[in-house]
Amino acid sequence: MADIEIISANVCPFAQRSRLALLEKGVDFRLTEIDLENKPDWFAAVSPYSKVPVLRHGGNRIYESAVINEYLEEAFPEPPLMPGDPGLRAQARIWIDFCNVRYVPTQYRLLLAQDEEKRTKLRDQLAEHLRFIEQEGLGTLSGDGPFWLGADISLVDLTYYPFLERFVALTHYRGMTMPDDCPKLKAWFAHMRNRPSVIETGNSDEFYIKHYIKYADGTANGVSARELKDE
Ligand SMILES: N[C@@H](CCC(=O)N[C@@H](CS)C(=O)NCC(=O)O)C(=O)O
Repeated sequence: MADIEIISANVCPFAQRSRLALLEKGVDFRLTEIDLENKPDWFAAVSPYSKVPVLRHGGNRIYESAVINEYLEEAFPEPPLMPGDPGLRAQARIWIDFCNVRYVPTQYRLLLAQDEEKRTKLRDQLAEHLRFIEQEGLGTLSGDGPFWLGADISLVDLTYYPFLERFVALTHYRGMTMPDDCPKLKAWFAHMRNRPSVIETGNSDEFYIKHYIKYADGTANGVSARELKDE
């Protein structure tokens, strides 16, 4: 049995990030899927925030997807998913941070927003983030692509991709579309979508539309939705 276990939920973009990293590293791992609506009793002892993903490896128990992915990079250096050059590595971390601190909260808030005035504001803010990614991210770092940092896939790609896969829910419930002036981002997404690790971990548009109805109609009551609603 594999020495590495990832506790995940298929719908969760953060868990997908870490599953992608494991697959890209070619590491043998065990996938334990849980139902977030009906968490097993043992989960509370494993996940202090009551969230997936959680990685168990030997004696280590690690949570928070960005930390898990950095851990995997250090524990399994080949193939590398971070650049060797310290300056570029810092750039990669800046974009991972932008995703976690700015992009993801805006995407979730838009889906959760019940007020039309708030939705308009959040649509504008999300479009601004997407243009910033297009110009300052892909525009300066990807060169001829096809990945965020150029020719090689990195943790930056794995950090963003799951959220862009779920963008369809924003289009369906909030009329949000990708701005026309983001061709690099569109090409990046189309390329990522065909990556074997993405095909193995991804879901259909219909799956997300069905799952995220609870966020969109304001009835979601899990830990994550409650935290975001309270902000
Ligand atoms: N910052 C965390 C976020 C993880 C997270 O929000 N996971 C959600 C699912 S997507 C979860 O498990 N929520 C539990 C709940 O809603 O009850 C990470 O990067 O791992």
